[in-house]
Amino acid sequence: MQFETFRGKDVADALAQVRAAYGENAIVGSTRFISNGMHGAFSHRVVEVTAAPGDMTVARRIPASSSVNPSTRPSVTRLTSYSKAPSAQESALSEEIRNLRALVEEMAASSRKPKDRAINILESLGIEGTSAIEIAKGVSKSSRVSNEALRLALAERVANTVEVIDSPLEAPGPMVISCIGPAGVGKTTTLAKLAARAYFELGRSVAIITLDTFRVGAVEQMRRFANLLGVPFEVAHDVETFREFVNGCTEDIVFIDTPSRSPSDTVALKRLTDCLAAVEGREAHIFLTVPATLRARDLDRVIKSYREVNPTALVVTKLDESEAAGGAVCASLRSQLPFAFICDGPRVPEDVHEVSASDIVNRVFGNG
Ligand SMILES: Nc1nc2c(ncn2[C@@H]2O[C@H](COP(=O)(O)OP(=O)(O)O)[C@@H](O)[C@H]2O)c(=O)[nH]1
Ligand SMILES: [Mg+2]
Repeated sequence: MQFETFRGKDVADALAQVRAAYGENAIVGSTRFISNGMHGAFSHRVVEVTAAPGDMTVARRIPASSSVNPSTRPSVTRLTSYSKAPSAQESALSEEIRNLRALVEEMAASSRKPKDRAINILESLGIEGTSAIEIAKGVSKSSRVSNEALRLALAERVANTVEVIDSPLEAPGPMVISCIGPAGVGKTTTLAKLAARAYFELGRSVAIITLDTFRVGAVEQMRRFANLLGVPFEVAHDVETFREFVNGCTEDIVFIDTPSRSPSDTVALKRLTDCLAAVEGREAHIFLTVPATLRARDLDRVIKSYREVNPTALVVTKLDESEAAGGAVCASLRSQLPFAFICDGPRVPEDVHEVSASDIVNRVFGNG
C-alpha cells in the first residue's frame, strides 16, 4: 500500500485534502505537527497526514501541496473514523493540541512575569507602590532570567537610585542640625544621639536649643540631657528669642529640637519655617525624620506638609521595628531627599548610623 503525504494548516484542513483525494474510505497513516521551515515572525506549524486509498477505485485527486511517500505504514486508521467517536489517534491529537496550547500560554505568561516578579520581590522587601514600579522599570531585560539575577539587578538599581550625604558631624564650620517631623517619630531621640556622638566621640563644641515648648516635660527632658553632656541649653518660645540665641552661639554645632505638631497645623509649621530661616552664618542641616514603618499614603502627607520647611536630607528611624527595611527606600524616593542617617533602636548614642548606598542595599536585600 502506498501512502501519500498531505499538509494542511490544521488537522481538519489536512483531512479534507485526504477526503478530496481518496474519499471517505481513505486510510490514514500518521499525523504530526511540523515546522514550515521558516524562522521568526514567519514561523508556524503545519499538520502533516499520510494517507492511502481504502478503495482502489477512488479517483486520486492529489493537491499540489502533497507529496508521495513510498513507505508503507503498519499503523493505519480509516478516515471515516475521524467523523465518529474519538479514536485513540484523535485523542492523541487532542492531547497534543492541549499540550501545545499550554505551552503557548506558559510562554505568554513568562513574557509578562519578569516585571511582576520584580515588583513581588520589591514588595516583599517593603518597597511598595510607585517606588517598586519605578525601580522595576529600570531593570534591564537581560537580567530578568532567573529570580537570583533579578534580585541582584534590583539591588544594583536601588544602589544607583538612592542618594546619601556624608555625615555633617565631622564637617568643619558652624552649623545647625535639626530634626523635623510628626509626633513620636524619634526627632528628640535622634538629636540626642547625634549631639552625644558629636560631643563625646568627635570632640565638637555643641549647644542645644529647644523649640518644643508644647509637649509636657519636653523642656525638662532636653535640659537634663544637655546638663548630662555639660553643654549650653536654651528654650526659645518665639522666633525672635530663637534668632537671638542661635545667632549668638559660638559653638560649632547647634542642635535644635523641634515640636511635634500635626502636619495640618500650618501655623506651627510656619513658625518652624521662620525659626529655621532665621539662622545666619551657619550651614543648616534640616532632617525630615520618618519611621521606616510609615505607610506610603501617610509618608506622602508628611513629605508634602514639611516641604515648606525646606528639609535637606532624610533620617529614617525605627528600622528595628519594621519587618522589611524597604520603607526607608520608599521614603527617600518619594521625598527625593538623600539619606543622612538611619536609626535602628532607641539607645543613645549607639542606634544611629550614617549610611552609604550599599549599606541601604544590604539592609533592604540582606547581605547574602
Ligand atoms: N525602636 C525604636 N524606638 C525609637 C527609635 N527612635 C526613637 N524611638 C523611640 O520612640 C519614642 C518617641 O521618640 P521621640 O524622640 O520622643 O519622638 P519625637 O516626638 O519625634 O521627638 C521614644 O520612646 C523613643 O525611645 C528607633 O530608631 N527605634
Ligand atoms: Mg520630641
